[in-house]
Amino acid sequence: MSINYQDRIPNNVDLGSNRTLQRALEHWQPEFLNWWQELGPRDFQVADVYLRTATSVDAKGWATYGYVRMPDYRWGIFLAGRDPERRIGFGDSYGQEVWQQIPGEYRATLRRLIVTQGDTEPASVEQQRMLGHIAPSLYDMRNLFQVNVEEGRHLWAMVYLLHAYFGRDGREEAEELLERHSGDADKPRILGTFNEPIRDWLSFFMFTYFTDRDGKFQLKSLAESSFDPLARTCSFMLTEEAHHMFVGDTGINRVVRRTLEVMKELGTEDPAAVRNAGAIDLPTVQKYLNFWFSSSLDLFGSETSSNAASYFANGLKGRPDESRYEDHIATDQAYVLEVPDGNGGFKTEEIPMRNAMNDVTRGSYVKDCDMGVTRWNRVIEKAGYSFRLSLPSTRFRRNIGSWAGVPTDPTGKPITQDEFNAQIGNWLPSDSDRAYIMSLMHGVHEQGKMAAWIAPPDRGINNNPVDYEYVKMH
Ligand code: BYC
Ligand code: FE
Ligand code: FE
Repeated sequence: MSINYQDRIPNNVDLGSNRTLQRALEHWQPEFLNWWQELGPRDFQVADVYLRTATSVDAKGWATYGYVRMPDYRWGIFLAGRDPERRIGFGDSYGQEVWQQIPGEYRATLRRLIVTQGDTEPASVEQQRMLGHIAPSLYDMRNLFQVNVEEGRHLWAMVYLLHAYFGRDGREEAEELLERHSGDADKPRILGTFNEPIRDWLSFFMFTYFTDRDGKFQLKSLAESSFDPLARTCSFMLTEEAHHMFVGDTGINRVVRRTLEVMKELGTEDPAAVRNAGAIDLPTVQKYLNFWFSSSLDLFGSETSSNAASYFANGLKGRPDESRYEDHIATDQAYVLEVPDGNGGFKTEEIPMRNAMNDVTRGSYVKDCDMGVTRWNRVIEKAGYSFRLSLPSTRFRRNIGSWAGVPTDPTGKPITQDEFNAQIGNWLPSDSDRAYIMSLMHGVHEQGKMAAWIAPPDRGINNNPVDYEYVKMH
């Protein structure tokens, strides 16, 4: 299904035939553009960036590549094609027809889910806005901007749903999505991770690996929704998401490869020596990983959640890849959790499956995260070193759920607060680690050049060479 690019707002929802909606969105558009100019990528708005733009919603071949100035990017409204046979895939109404309109009783809940999803998209653009100048290469700068414009489009996707299906409340929510800002003391973004600053590229790679991957799993859950327009919007967003996680995965891989090269050259693994040579020692990579992974775990919500149970019962939000489960009703099953016992240990607890849906999704997420770690470790092993990266326990440094505020070590063993405080500098980036990483952040904007702390990628974008002029500055 192709997209109409003639309209002011590119779309495949036949926007032209709904004048009221079209006018509402055309009113929101300049507000979005103002926001983009103010809080989108700092500077570079007049640079020509080699970007892909969605021109159809087919899983294969939807992308068109070319030089675009970011403010001219064709943000639009693209839903995956409608399957007229689609049925509700889980919950109490399993097997019934999906909804093209929102049942009144679920209006408030769906609005909150859509707003929460929508809020993360511009938040990430705000978090990443200072990274352009310190990009390690033009290739990386281009990837950053690609992620940024697509997160902008994901905001459009949610704003469309708000305008099209929620009337005046939806319009107000759409305005507020541009009023809350990442890290703002008065009007912060809704979820914790999206208020964490991203000042350096190691954090950016960790964020796109771990936090964009929360996006993948949340979008998969929403792609199961009985509210068909939400499901179709999220399905198409997922095709764009793959590149964001690729940027994180290959970014960390390249950092590790460069570090290994330096270790080989120097004949030592000593972190101080590695730093002296301008690379990022592996223990520091582990600390950044611990920070962003633990923060992203909180995004799945509490282990025991009556919200999650009712989303599932009512068919609003399913499990990622719901079709791989046998029982889509999930009323007769139990789920076993390990929770703190209040005495410095833990105990097991059985809860109804529906209340455990957040943790079910988190479990799938953790497995997916681990695949990258295994790949990075293979690179380290091949280079002949015994150091291994690892995901910390899901209990470590949690702020949401059963383990919120319970001090544990990275293996998940409960410890005292004093022990935790004494070790924190070994587990999470310290001020001096952050200062060291920042000291490496000098932009490399010369075509074909790469910063010294990161290896070049294996290949360029869209079959172009790595040293292609991915961003043309003026
Ligand atoms: N920080 O019952 P509970 C992405 C709130 S990322 C702050 O456990 P529930 C992207 C929670 O909202 C994907 N607050 O939660 C990535 C609830 O508040 P209310 C984003 C938190 O409802 C990178 C309360 O605690 N999409 O796309 O089962 C770049 C009780 O919690 C946090 C979505 O999240 C937190 N970490 O589940 C760009 C999908 N965690 O409602 C983009 C939509 C929980 O009582 N959201 N709380 O005031 C949801 O499905 C759910 O809201 C959650 C939480 C999964 C977030
Ligand atoms: Fe997104
Ligand atoms: Fe993303």
